[in-house]
Amino acid sequence: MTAPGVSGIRNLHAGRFAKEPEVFTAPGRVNLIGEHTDYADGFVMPAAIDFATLAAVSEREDHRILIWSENFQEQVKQDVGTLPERGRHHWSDYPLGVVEILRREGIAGRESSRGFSMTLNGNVPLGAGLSSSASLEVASMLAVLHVAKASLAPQVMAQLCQRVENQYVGASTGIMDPFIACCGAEDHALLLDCRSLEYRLAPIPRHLSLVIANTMVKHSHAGGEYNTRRAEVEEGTAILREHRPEIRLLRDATMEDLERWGGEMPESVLKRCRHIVTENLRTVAAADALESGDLKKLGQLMAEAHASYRDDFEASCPEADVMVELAGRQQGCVGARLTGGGFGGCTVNLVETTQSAIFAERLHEGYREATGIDAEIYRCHASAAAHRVWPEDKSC
Ligand code: GAF
Repeated sequence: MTAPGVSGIRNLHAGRFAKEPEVFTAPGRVNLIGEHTDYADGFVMPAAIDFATLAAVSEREDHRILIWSENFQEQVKQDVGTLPERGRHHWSDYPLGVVEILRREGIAGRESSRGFSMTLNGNVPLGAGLSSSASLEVASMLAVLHVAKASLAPQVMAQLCQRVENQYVGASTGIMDPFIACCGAEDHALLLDCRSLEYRLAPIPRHLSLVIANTMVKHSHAGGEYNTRRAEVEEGTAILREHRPEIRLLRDATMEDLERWGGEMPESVLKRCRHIVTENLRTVAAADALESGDLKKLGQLMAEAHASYRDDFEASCPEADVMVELAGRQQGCVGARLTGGGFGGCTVNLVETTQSAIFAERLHEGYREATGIDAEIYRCHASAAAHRVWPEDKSC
């Protein structure tokens, strides 16, 4: 996997804006387990991957913001003091949302602030469940903070990027995606407690590879099924809370609670809640299995997580089910499941490295035979958190 080139974006930026930029990068992510648990204050276990967004930035003498997207071949122009208050369903919602949220926090983007020119280029597949949006937000945030001569702790950046999604873009997403982009580590998955934001890094053994299979079925979080699922989860939580007021979010509920009071919920709401309660248990167990080298257990938990996502959360799609089933039949496959927000996107496969090339080939063939679709299969690497890449600097 090659991330978009640093020298390429420097040249592009200098050619367009006649200034040498500083360049920041932020990774996409793959989630090994723990789906739709983040906004219920539960547990997730993602890894940052070697797909990324680069943001090149330089200060301007005037009060204008100019952002060129190499991916969309389009430029937006704004005055610093007059940003729209909400997104307009456009790629620029992400970088402009970053400026607006930092302005509300009093950190950047004041009317009197100098403007900046930014060039964006990324290779995280869009709408594929690999967190292209968080990668774009976090890279933009590092760039805007640089121009504002400010810096923030990675956890705080993650929280502010979540606000960009929730308050500016209009997607009710959780903390997982910006958090892993800000705090991931090379060769590691990260078990995150989404309530306390405490986390531990779990090494991915060298003999295992992350193989990501793109079903090519696209999804979007702004509106649609993602927000509907979240609303159903909140409906179920409110019913449980009537009986046990200490249940703030589903993180606090047990299977016993669901057995006692689930009958008061519509069937679909009960199923959504059951997915989250069981997924939290599976995620913590999966981190233990990864750390203790119990790969059989890890694979089983991933299979159960997929079944729960498909049957209880009803967030899978026929193509992803086919992809997971085909993967399970291949030699060297430790575990496979649909990753990310659901309704399409990618499956994540943990595969013995020695078998990963043949695994990818066979999965591609089998999927084409079964669905007629040419899947993209990426052999990825767990990667580092967001950081400055030019001038070189490894710290966030
Ligand atoms: C999307 C969201 F952005 C995350 O917050 C998370 O809820 C995920 O879907 C599902 O686990 O990526």
